[in-house]
Amino acid sequence: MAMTDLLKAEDIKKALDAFAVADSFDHRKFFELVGMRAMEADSVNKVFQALDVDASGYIEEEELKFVLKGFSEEGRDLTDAETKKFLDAADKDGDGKIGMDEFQALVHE
Ligand SMILES: [Ca+2]
Ligand SMILES: [Ca+2]
Repeated sequence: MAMTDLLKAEDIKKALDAFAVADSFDHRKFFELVGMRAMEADSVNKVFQALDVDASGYIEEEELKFVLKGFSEEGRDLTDAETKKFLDAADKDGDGKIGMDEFQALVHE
């Protein structure tokens, strides 16, 4: 499923533009701008599945680094520091990757 079936292209652009500068990424603000905080759990799961590129059931660090590309081809790569911060915020059970339940919790925290 294309991300634009789930989210408005203009909201994605707005959210990406807000964090164009390296090391400025803030996942809370991003989820808000992109319209995910108001989303139903079902749709959040679909976003998760789109970001889980290898369909492993988890968003691993390597996938997280390129997470903005999952929203738009124009999305930049996250820096190592941003990737680590994002992972640390989401990874409540400490297995080094983000499960669907952790992703839900992060979007709605
Ligand atoms: Ca994965
Ligand atoms: Ca985890």
